[in-house]
Amino acid sequence: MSSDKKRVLVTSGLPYSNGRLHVGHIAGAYLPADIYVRYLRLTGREVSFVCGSDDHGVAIMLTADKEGKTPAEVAEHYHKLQKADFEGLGIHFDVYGSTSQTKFHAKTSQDFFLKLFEKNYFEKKVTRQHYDESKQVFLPDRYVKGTCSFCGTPDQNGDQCENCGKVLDIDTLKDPISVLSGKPASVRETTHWFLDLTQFQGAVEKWLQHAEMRDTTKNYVKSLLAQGLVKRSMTRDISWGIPVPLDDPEAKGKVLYVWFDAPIGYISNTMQLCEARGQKPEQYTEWWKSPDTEIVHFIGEDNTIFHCVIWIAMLSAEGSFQLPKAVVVNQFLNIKFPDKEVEKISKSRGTAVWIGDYLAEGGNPDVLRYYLTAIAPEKARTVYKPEDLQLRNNTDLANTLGNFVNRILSFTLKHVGSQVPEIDSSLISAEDRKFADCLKSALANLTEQMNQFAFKSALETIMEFSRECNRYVDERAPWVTRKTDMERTKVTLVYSLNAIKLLGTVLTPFLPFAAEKINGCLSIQKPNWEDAAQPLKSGTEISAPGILFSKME
Ligand code: B3M
Ligand code: ZN
Repeated sequence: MSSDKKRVLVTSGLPYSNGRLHVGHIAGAYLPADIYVRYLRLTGREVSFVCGSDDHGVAIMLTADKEGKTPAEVAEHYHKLQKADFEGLGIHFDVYGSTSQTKFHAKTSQDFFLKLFEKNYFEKKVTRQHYDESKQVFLPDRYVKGTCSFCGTPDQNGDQCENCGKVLDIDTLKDPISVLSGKPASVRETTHWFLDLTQFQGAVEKWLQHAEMRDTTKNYVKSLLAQGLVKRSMTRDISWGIPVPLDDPEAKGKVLYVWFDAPIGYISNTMQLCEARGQKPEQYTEWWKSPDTEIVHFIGEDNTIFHCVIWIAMLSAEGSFQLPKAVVVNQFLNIKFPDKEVEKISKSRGTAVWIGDYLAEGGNPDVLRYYLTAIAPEKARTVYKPEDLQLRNNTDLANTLGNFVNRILSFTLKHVGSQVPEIDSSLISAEDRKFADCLKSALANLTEQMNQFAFKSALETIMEFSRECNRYVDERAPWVTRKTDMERTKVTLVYSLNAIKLLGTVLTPFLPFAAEKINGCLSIQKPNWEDAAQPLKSGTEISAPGILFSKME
């Protein structure tokens, strides 16, 4: 995406607050969004980065049952843990709200529902619903498991198939079993409010023509649209959630479907952000309704149908909001431990690397950010291998990047002094000029890759550039030339320092902690993307960063 719009609203999918975060979560919707936000800020764009926990729905209720707590307690507990994990990794949201605690959320969701209701987009229907006879409760969504009738995968949650991503319901989930009792589910009648998505097929198709997203995502959404949209129930018979705001005896005790209120969380958390900034909450409209703003959602693959179809239909029905400009979807991350097969990341099977553990064990957040971007599942699922993280740290970060930055800065300090020296331009050689051109072309490539959300390729460009830097100094051999020709040596060092300046800036989105140190060593307080390839001024104070990345054994 490259445009001159003033503001960008970036969101990351709201994680269910019913567990800790693992590397798969981070690689999916959070790290790429943080990278993009940091990039936009370097280019001078005004950005709001909005996220928060998704506290409602059956997922939270099931955890509450298991942990002997109330859903509210579960949500609050994991909300805090998840927030700390994000912060530890330098994923810095401007607001991290909560769908059960953000004070604007319930009303905003209810108002949204009422607007659709008043526009007659809901159909009130008596419908069949799975029921647990022994527990005497309805079994929406994850309260029931069964076989996906689209692809035949067994043991799927009642709301969505993990394998094919399709939304499941009473007609498409076969052999349903109650998760609460383990017994086959029966069927009872109950009244619900269905949003007629068929009326918005055209609107979603039109949006899809211009929306920016990866080809894999676009093709998938096209295939969903080709099957035709249906009517979807937006209410549920459960006790935890936002009450259905209708003055109708049959609405009593019912709540909004979690996938109805969750994306509205992006809006209510924006209100909270405005208030935290000392503005009026109503100023959220500058982010949601102004043509000066573009909206970019980052999500994991399983959320595609909700963001690219149902949410677009909801927004189109409501009518006053902008539609997102882009939806950036990452696939799942699998995991492979030494001497084991590639597996899905799973809490119950214990096949996960937890962010809290990684940080508690002293893991460097930049190293994890680096590795998760290097293996980013942008086009297809990829595999996390713990020993690969170590290898990448040692070769790419310690040997190639850290070594170049450190040896040039230390060498300059030792042999030239603590300021960027003046150079004699008559001593600039063809090789030096060629190297300076490398800086410009690396920056041009990077700009294009960042604008296309191609973060993995961008990181490869940076690493290739770092290798080029090492080749340049190895060839120019300042440690040899300094003995006979200090003036020529200064040219090599100044060109290398300019390369470090570029690295400090372009690494800021990816490795914010290391980049801040690098920038500090060049007296750069506020790095700027456009100026990244501009030479440093002579006389600029420099210092050495010390070890940026230590080797891992
Ligand atoms: N909580 C699903 C998930 O965590 C859901 C995302 C909501 S985004 C509005 O995968
Ligand atoms: Zn399926």
